[in-house]
Amino acid sequence: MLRPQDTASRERKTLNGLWDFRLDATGAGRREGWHAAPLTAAQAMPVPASYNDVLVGTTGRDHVGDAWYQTTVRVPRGWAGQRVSLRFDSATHAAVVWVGDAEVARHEGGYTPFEADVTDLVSPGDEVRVTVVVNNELTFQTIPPGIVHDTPQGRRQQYFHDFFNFAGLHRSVWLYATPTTYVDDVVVVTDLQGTTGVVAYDVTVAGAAEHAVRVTLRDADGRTVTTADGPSGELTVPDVHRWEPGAGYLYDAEVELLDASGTSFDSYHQSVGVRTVEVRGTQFLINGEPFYFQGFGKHEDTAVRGKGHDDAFLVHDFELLDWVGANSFRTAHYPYAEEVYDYADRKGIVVIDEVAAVGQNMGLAGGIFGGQSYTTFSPETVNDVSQAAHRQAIRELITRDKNHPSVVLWSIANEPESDTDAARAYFEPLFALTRELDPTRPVGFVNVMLAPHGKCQVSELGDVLMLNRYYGWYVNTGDLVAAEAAWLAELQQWATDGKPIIITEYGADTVAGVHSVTPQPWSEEYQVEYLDMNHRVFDAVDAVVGEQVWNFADFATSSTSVFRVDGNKKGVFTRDRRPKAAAHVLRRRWTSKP
Ligand code: BDP
Repeated sequence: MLRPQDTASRERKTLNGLWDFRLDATGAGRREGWHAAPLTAAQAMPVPASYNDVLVGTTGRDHVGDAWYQTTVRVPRGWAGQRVSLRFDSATHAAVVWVGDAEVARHEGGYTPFEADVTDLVSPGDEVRVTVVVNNELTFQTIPPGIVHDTPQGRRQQYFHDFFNFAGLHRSVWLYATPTTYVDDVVVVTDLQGTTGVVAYDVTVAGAAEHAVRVTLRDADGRTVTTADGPSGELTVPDVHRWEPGAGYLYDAEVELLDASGTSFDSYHQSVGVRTVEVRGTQFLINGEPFYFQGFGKHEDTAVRGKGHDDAFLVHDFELLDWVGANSFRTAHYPYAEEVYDYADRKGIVVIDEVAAVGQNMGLAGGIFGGQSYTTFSPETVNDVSQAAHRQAIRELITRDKNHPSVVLWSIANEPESDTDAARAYFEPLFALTRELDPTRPVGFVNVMLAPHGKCQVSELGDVLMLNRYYGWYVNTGDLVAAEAAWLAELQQWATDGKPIIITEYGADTVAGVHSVTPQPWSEEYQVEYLDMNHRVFDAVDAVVGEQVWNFADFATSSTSVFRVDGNKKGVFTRDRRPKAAAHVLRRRWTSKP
């Protein structure tokens, strides 16, 4: 599914702004058909935004169930004879969409786009009503998982991940027009042969009109480099300007459909960064050169808007990445807004792209989150239906992000149970699927401390090892000497696997402004010493090819446990992006590393 674009043949109209909104905890809206009339008892809700913290009070923040959104949109007069689509960049976690009275789309999975062809339901020049019901319930069959409990006080959502279950329309909504025969998909795969770049492309066309395909590759200054004809082929770029970490050079491939007279009737622009990615031994190579990941696990999380995408925070966060000397981040723990990857492509920031499979670990859930204990993989819990949803999540992620040069590695889960036969059986086909969908990028998953070397049964399926470890925080709390010894011993064992190791999480909760001359947990001094200790360990192990601190910034979590104080405080920056002492320490290390 391609992005909506404004080109010579395509036009888009945003539906962002204030929508009518109504919470519906009892599910009355579906029974009564609220889509069929203007929403009553509605209030205003900004799109994009999570609704939870826009509202005041627990009714909105802790809502479980449906939330209704409605707006009207006038279809541009000039769109007569065009194919018109309605696209949601995401709806968290599941949605049904109506245009007028007609249902046009259903989607599950809160972090990937979906769309509907609404050509037959709209008339150019006229206004139509768009209604969406968004449901935020997580069950063992959703990605990520959760449990909804019926209690005498109402329904309560339990989940097993450490970030707030924000919901709503987090990203843009578009109405857009294309010709009725149109470019439906483009895949580009790049290679380097010495100083020559090779861009293999594959174009899929939908619609019945006769057409030929032409691809024109232009450099960043708009100069034509080369052209090719046909739905698939190769573009050769002599003296190619590579896409590199820190220097995100992009070419533009314009894909056009031509009629019998050679006139272009559809045009789609695909940006192309020419680079290669390869795992060789314990090295992670970009353009054939060893790459060392330095950066963060991030979150889409800001005050008030929750997980709503915001371009100001996008640009500011990247400014901070640049300032601190980071070259990469992981999209913990779900696919981010597409604008984020576009910007990473432009800035040359390297991305580990993660599926929203977080919390499939009842060992961890029981230990940290408390409450009743469950078996992770069983017919009643994470089962075949969950695995099918997981497959779909992988498919939608790769379909969406396959052309981004910034994405160099797929992460298909964060900290799942991985030390059992059941885990192995669950994950083996998911690794195979990922490789089948994208043979060009390495794939891995993020291992948790409960499944150390020798016990983990899933790590050997990955091309890289991604480890989250909290020596000196959750274990050896406050004792960095013991932590260092234990951590080094574990890491040296992983190094015997002969794969590159990326430390995808290490971090210590730190309340900005808390100081202690003898570094104590929660103080800024402790976070600094904790990071220094970790860095000594990483520098002692050659197979370590990356360090991503948990987390870039403080973020919101559920309020149902007592071990989070106003959210997770492992940020190197506060939630409003002010640096803690650790930011300066990282900056010194990352800007002085060769
Ligand atoms: C890891 C999780 C991450 C948590 C972090 C923490 O991957 O989502 O926020 O620990 O506890 O287990 O801070």
